[in-house]
Amino acid sequence: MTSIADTNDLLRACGVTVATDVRQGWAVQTPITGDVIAQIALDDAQVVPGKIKDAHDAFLVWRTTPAPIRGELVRLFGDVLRTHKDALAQMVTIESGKIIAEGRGEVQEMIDICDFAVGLSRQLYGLTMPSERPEHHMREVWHPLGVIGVISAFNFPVAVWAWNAALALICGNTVLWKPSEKTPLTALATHALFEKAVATFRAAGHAAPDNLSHVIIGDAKAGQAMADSPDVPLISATGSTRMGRIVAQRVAERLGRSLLELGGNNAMIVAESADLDMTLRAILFSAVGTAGQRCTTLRRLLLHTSHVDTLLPALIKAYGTLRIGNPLERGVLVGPLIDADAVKSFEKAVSQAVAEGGKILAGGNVLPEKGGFYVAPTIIQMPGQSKIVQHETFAPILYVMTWDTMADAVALQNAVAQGLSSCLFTLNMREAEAFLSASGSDCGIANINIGPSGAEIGGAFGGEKETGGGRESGSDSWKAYMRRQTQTVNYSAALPLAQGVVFES
Ligand code: UN1
Repeated sequence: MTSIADTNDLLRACGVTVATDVRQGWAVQTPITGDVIAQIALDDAQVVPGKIKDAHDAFLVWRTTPAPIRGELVRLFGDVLRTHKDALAQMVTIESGKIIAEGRGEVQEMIDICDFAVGLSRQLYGLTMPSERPEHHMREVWHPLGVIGVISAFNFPVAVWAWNAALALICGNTVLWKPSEKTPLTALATHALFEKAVATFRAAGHAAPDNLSHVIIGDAKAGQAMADSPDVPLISATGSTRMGRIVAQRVAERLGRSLLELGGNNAMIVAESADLDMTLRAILFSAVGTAGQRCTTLRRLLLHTSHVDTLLPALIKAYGTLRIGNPLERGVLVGPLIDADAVKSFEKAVSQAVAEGGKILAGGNVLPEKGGFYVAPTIIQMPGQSKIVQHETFAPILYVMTWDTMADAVALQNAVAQGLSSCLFTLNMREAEAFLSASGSDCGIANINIGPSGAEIGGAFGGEKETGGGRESGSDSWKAYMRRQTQTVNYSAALPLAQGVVFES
């Protein structure tokens, strides 16, 4: 696999029928070479209300389909993903630039969440609670919510949608998806695969309304139209803190719900007792993987001073051996950044870091000779947690800082506006438990002896502070996609009031 396969063949393999060569409209480029690989028509904001209505009509039918039957559709979708894993993974790589192993990992993440959702479709448990009144029955029931708007980012162009869609669908909702403008083809491919699952579901005798899942290929205005619509009770948005702030305010204006997964600025604390071989490998994957473009990417390396002369030289050496290039080629570990703007942000961050006293230990430069948008994975030693270190730059820049006491290390790790993921490398049980305690990491994800990125789908995924507070994927995240109803049934012949209130004259 050494060249960009014919994108149209891949799209056809997934069942895409919309035209991708309209010669006008939106130009889609691959970051691998910077070439335009398709031109597609953009949906403008005017089409959004119609799509919301379609999705709402579908919801009115789907909400009464028994949840385990809804689960069967998601099971079939997981099957379709299994049989199209290679084609979809290549689309992910061609459009987002992540290496093919990670493209396959992303599709696997979709399959995993489908499996998880199928199980959940028989476990949307409510509660019963004892009533204080005789012959009364109280219970809590979870009902479908409505049309779920999903706004997703280029860096996980399909897995994050799948976290939302798989859960939303088994919960009885329908889905309206606005993918990143940078990865529309992958979204169209995924949508076509979903429609294959719907066809199989119907062929097996199940009823499914049209428009269970809709895609809007549009810009920020389309996203805003979704955010403003009272017929979209939940907007789940992944992306920058800037985008999240705009979406959250618009949704709040109409008192809707938002589920936000925004910027991260994830740290690794390396304690004195750390297993340095493991630490080194974890740093490489989490700082350099996906070319530094995961929300969970390692951006701040907080080293105990004793490691400065050992771990740091080993890390610089390892950075020197990384294969950078075409992400479709086996053995390449670092692909391109997403576009020219991302390269500019990288350059700006590196020069700002130097201006703030940083010393470049590895990389720091753009690699124009490779074509596309390649940059060298970069390590910068910083005198402290200056302004640029507190800012999330979506690029492979690792800022290194040192500490002497664990209290200082935890304070440093928590002293940023974002709160997504964190980790500690230590063999000291007391340190590990303290890091995981209420006075330890303030992030949504806290790991011991693994890096901050690459979470499994079974846990709730998301973070605190400017990361937005949302939780997606595993655990009880499904509750975000349902409405809770407290029900009280009186099966007596009397009408006692709560709190013993007597309302009689
Ligand atoms: C993201 O970058 O928005 O934990 C999601 C991880 C992946 C998901 C990242 N499973 O790194």
